[in-house]
Amino acid sequence: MKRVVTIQDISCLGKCSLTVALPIISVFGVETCVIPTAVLSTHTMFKNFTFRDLTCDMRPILKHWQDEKFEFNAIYTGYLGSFEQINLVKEYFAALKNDNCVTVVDPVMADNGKLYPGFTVDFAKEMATLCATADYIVPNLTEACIMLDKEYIEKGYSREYIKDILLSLANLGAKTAILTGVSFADGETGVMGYDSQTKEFFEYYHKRIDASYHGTGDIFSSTFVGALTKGYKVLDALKVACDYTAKCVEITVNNPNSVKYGVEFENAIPYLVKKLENE
Ligand code: PXL
Repeated sequence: MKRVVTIQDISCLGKCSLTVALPIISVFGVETCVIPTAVLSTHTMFKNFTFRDLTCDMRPILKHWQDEKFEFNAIYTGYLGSFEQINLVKEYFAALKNDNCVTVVDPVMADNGKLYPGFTVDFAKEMATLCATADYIVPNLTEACIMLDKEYIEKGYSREYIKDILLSLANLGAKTAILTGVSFADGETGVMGYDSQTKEFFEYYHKRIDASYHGTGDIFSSTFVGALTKGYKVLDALKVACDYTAKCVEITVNNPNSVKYGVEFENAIPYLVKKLENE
């Protein structure tokens, strides 16, 4: 069985980070090991959340894993809370990455033109140095613009604007840069990527549902990592990730009783399983 390690927080309630990565990657028949970076009572959309930092466990866990000679097919990082954690993730990459292991960085820290609470531009610059070392990065447009010091344009941008951002992300050092939430037409959204080895752009779009929920980025990235680790080609993995994320949002929007803090990814799991069976 393929094995992934994912490094991000546990938001005890909130349907994001590890509580979505674990179930979703498992759907692909991929073992999911976790490095919890912090435990929060909820994600940071709520007021008065508790926060227990677990940075001090990260190096001892890595040391134990190295002693046991555990191997991984992917290292996937999401929400990280400090400069120190970014540097520890670099240690994980240096220690665990090999020819059978890819690194995927989702630089979770901003959306809709704004940094999430607690993040700074300096932190984003440090995150850019982690992106530089990764095989795949999956920022949204806001995160990419902040890391690159580029103007964020909400909508109505040109293909050249997106291509320039992708080339700049690849120039940082990331082998394949994938921008999420890219839209060139009303009612449509998707991803555009650039592979620095083949020098090719690629893209996939689907119907846009006008709703925004916490955790959809984590659902997308977890699905992408699960599919990629399972052996899907990059564009096929992105299509599954886009379609499943869109289905999660659709189900949530259509359920008047759904909670407001996250999407009903659980109710879309049968859709994902069926999709995988038909591939
Ligand atoms: O979904 C990203 C995420 C992960 N973890 C925490 C968050 C957020 C988004 O705000 O607050 C704690």
